[in-house]
Amino acid sequence: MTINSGADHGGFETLAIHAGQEPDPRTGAVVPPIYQVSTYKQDGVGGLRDGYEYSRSANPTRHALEECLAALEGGSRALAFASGLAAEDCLLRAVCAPGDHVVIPDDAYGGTFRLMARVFAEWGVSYRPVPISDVAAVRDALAERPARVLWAETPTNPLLSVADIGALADIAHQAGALLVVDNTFASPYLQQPLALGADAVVHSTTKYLGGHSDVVGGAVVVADQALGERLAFLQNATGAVAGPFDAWLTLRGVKTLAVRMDQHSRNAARVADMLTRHPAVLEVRYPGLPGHPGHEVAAKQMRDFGGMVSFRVRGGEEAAVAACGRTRLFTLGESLGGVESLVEHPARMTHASAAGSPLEVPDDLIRLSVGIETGEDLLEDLRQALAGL
Ligand code: P1T
Repeated sequence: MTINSGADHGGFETLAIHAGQEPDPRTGAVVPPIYQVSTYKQDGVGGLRDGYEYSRSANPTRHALEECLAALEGGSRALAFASGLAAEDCLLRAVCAPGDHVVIPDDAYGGTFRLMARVFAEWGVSYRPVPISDVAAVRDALAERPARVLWAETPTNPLLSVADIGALADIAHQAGALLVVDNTFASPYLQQPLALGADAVVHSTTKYLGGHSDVVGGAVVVADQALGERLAFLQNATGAVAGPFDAWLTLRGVKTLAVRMDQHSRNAARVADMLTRHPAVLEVRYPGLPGHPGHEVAAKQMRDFGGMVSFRVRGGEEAAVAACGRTRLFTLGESLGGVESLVEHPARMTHASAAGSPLEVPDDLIRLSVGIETGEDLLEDLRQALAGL
């Protein structure tokens, strides 16, 4: 396909704005149009224009997003899906068969855990939760039982633990496993797992890549072309593609990813610093804090520390729930990565599906998706929500 080839080199910000996004060849439109179309006229049977046949197989707007994401993650191929979980599902199907084994983080996103525990396990793919910030524990797990996939998430949702991607790539490859990194929390602006040795990157593009809480989507990016082909086959065969308008919204969000991530990181650092000194707070989890156990690794592999902050309150679950209900600027809701700040209670909300499992999260934990509003306003809102707890 030649349409929308755009810039294929340049700095991150240049690629975010131009990769896959050449001005429209017919009209000169500077933004890829929304090709809201299911099928394409053929010039005689099999005479496809630029390879476009049917929009489940390929669509120019989705293709523009896929080209851009491949450039941003430094991969050979990206595929865009209807959600992050659809992307994860397609990747696992592409690389696993019944009888295979997968090592997952013991604090992964609850939906990823549910996909492994309630869907893939039933189809004969076993899994084991392991603390993946502990390289020795991962090495032991892989030695005990060979795995097809080592699944990493870093920083993790919602506990913000950090895994050493380069070290995990080495031990995965020595053990004959593929390393998959869920890069949703960092985004490719802050962290590029393929360059550190990972074989595949997955995203919930619903989050920072989309950036405006107005679209659900997912992506897989890979380095290896054969794996890219296999994924493209499965994406078409199973069909959970991103629609044209969703792809367009995501691509529009991606253009400003760098400036948003800088402001998310600045605001989150201020929030984390304030919380560490607040009397109602028991513990703050933010990789940018020097006391965070993964701080050194995060500083080595990330450009900055991102916009997610989790903290535990001294008053236990009831105090955590009460604080979540008292914020005025932080909106109580699931999801993350949008320009507006969100607050949530993982144990009862995003990670309720992990209750009673090794992935259960503390019930006194509050998760913040720190937005790009005025930093002082965010601090003031949290102070008033925590006052008297
Ligand atoms: O929601 P979806 O686009 O399907 O993406 C799933 C997903 C995958 N990986 C990570 C790290 C995620 O955080 C998510 C989605 N997370 C939330 C909805 C949440 O509020 O944590």
